[in-house]
Amino acid sequence: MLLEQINEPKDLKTLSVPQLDELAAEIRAFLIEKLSVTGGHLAPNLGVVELTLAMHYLFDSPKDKFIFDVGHQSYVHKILTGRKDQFDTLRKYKGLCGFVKRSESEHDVWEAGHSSTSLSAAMGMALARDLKGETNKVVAVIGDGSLTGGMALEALNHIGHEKKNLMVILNDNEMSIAPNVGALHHYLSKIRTDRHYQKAKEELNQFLNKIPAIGGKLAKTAERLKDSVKYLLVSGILFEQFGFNYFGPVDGHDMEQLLEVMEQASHVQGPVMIHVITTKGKGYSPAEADSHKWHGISPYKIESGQVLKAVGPPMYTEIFSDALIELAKKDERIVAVTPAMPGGSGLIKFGELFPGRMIDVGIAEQHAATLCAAMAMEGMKPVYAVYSTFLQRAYDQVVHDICRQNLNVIFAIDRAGFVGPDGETHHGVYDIAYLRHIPNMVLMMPKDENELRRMMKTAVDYNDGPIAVRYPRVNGVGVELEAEMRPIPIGKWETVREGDSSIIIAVGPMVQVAEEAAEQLKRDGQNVRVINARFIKPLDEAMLLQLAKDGLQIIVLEEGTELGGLGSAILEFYSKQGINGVPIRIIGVPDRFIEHGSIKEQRQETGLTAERVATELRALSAGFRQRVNGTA
Ligand SMILES: Cc1ncc(C[n+]2csc(CCOP(=O)(O)OP(=O)(O)O)c2C)c(N)n1
Repeated sequence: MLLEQINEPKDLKTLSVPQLDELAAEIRAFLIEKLSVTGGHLAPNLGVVELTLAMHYLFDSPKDKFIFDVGHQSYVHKILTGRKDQFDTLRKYKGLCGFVKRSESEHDVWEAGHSSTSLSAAMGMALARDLKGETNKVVAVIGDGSLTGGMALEALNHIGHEKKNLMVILNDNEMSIAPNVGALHHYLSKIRTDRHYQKAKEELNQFLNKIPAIGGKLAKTAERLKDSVKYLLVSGILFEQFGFNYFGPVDGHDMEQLLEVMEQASHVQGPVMIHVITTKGKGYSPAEADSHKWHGISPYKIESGQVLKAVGPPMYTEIFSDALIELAKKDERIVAVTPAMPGGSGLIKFGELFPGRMIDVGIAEQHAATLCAAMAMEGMKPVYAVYSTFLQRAYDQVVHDICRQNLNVIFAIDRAGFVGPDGETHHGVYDIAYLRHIPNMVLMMPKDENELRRMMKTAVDYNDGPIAVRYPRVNGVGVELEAEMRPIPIGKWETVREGDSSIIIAVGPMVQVAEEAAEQLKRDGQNVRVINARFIKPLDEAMLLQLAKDGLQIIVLEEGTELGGLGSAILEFYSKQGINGVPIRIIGVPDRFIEHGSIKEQRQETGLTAERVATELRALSAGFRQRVNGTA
């Protein structure tokens, strides 16, 4: 086994091309086996095996800087940089991160998780390098999907202007997670498929290269001819216009060709783009056949490709999906908008049922938000289905275009709360804080799947501006679904458990945690009241005024950042009312980033568990009683 002997990039340098091919096959087998147990981003990594080998073979990491866009395709890089023994812990708590992670290795120089940042990062590093008078290479690897992101296009524009030495490797597999979309995608497809162009280009180049070296006017004419041929026939003309030297397209699984082109490109001055064609899922037939499904995959059986999934009530995403379809059947104004996540956001069926009413804009969260604003302006009911973490990208558009103009956009915010193995770049723990302070916004979160359906109906009925429903990346709790979706009065909370010893105000899945804590405290003779704060904005002010009068210890429980969350909103309300002395303890996500693991482990780490709540409440209630009565 060659792989056993590879512990750092320098171990590659003496290998021959056939040996590199052999190693590529071993790496594929390794990935297929390891990920069958841990799950992870299989298909993207199978596609970049030769590409990553070529990078480490030709260049000198960590002196030369490798920047992986998104970072989900960095597994091969991890294998080649001394981390292959940790793959059993991939994406697990305290284990190997599924993305690039600087604390893991000196070869990891730039972290991501969100897409389309690599070109800006590469440009920043190239600028810093030149200012410091250093000479290292900067190499960014970006997929055709991520290249469609607005940030990447902004960076392209700037890179072409500055003309710094940097290399962009465009890993073109025709796929985002779902099939890639957009004009740029069509352009790349054209390059890929236009074999006539390629052939003619090669033949002409060969012919021109045969012209003997001659001086003077004739040589100039020949050069000009080469140039014009290039512009007529060279496929990457768009990138050339952007100021890049374009190389390609290159077969990303042909080691020899790849090495040759990358080597050639590495000597060129100025920004270079190498267009590499790869097959997502290469070498594992189930993943090649359906790379959408195998982009990020749960554990599976290697032989059959059968994916092993835990059984349980449907996920919130599925409930959302079905509810939206039901509502859209009766209301033609409803359109669904997704920034490149039709599968993850549960919109595939919707798209099949209502052609033209499911709009995939590509990785373009900002564009999606403004587009929704304009559709709402024209009387449609756009449902912007987006993960909480990716909506961060569109904050300004939400403020400036949607909320300021008070438009009827519905936000279906998935993956709200902890997300588990994707970890700190993907948690949905900031949206309460970054949405609730925007004027006109209504923000809801259901305690169970039936309430999610009711909130979808509430949102569709609402005609007074933007309204958001956020829901977690977990299974529902298994409650029965009412056939009719009954709307909920805006701003009305619900007392789910009566009690007069203390109060827990909880939101979303934390309502269940609160009920479990209350159940534990019941054994101590305490009657804890549990309130479902299903509207984060507006608050149920009448209820809050009553709670202040009741004079009990309150815990606010939320799976979102403690800074600026529901607890903060309640404190702000009391402060504005001039009500002092309501004893409130906020338990939420602390002011630090929480790493990958299971959602359960992430909740345990941050104390969002029934045990912690019960313990806190015991201590707080004892202290409170002591203060009020002078007795313990
Ligand atoms: C801002 C943002 N939006 C959405 C995503 C979700 N996402 C992760 S990878 C990916 C597709 C990237 O496609 P591409 O760059 O072509 O890489 P491939 O997986 O095909 O190799 C998407 C949409 C993300 N990471 N960041």
